[in-house]
Amino acid sequence: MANNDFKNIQLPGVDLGNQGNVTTNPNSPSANPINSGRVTKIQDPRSIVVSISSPTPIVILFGPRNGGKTTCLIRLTRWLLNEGYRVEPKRDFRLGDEYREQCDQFTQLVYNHNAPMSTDVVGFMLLAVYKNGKEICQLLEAPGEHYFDENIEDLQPLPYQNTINAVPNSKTWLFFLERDGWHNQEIRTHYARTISRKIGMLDQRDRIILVSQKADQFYDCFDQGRPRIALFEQQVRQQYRPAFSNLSNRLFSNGRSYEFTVFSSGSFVEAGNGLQTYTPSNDFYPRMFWRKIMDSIRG
Ligand SMILES: Nc1nc2c(ncn2[C@@H]2O[C@H](COP(=O)(O)OP(=O)(O)O)[C@@H](O)[C@H]2O)c(=O)[nH]1
Ligand SMILES: [Mg+2]
Repeated sequence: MANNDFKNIQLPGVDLGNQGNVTTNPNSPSANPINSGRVTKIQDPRSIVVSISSPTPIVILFGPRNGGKTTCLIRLTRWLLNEGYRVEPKRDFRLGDEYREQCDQFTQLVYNHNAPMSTDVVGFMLLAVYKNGKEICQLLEAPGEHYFDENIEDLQPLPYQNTINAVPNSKTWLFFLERDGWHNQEIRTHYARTISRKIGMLDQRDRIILVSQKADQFYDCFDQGRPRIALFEQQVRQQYRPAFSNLSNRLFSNGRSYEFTVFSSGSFVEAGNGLQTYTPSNDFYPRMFWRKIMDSIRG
């Protein structure tokens, strides 16, 4: 497929076209035919079984609901496809019709225009990234509520999360942060403590990347159209202090204990009546993001 074929793909539920198109807001239940239909059967998360069938590194997107994980994966996938990678759901990750449908929906989200659905429906999946026919890593997104619940101080790991922890694949953890996110400082601190606890449980070899997502919202942190990464880090560190406190005993050969990056999937503008307009971010973001991931895998 020619590179240009990906330029105007629209994210179902939001518009990935270049300008001005208005589609339904994925957060609005009424605008969510699939979400209100048969796909979202609620399964007890404790009964979820997963299977990791290949040995390539796993990159785990860790963040609360609405943290921007799915949009990040879709933005990254579109960029990877343009760069000559292949990205495909791992069909053997979970059993059952629901997962099979999610895999199909993901492919639609990436390739199609205007399919009526929410990014919510592809919130739990394993994607494989291939270059020249060879699998180079796997990207995992799981629902945010499996990681963080603002009403529970010490959310216990789910059995499927223990499975992922136990497989011998090397792992990179992407902890999603959002400046000014999640309503107030109390919840941010609670989330940061959750990250800190998680980091305390990670294998010494696991890599950590803290991601300041939805960067496009913060004009005061930009210089000539580019995010000032050190400034983002300084501000996010102030708001999520515990997330940064548990890192110093994890020194890698490059002298760093964690990486930090800034991401934007695009801008989302409320267009009224439950609608929002999406404009995809500059390629700069997925390019920088992918470089951090590759460095962590190779390092
Ligand atoms: N401004 C801005 N908003 C975003 C961005 N990414 C996601 N959002 C908003 O956050 C909502 C939730 O994103 P989603 O990727 O579904 O979050 P998830 O639950 O972590 O997978 C989207 O519907 C958008 O409204 C971004 O890069 N910039
Ligand atoms: Mg999601």
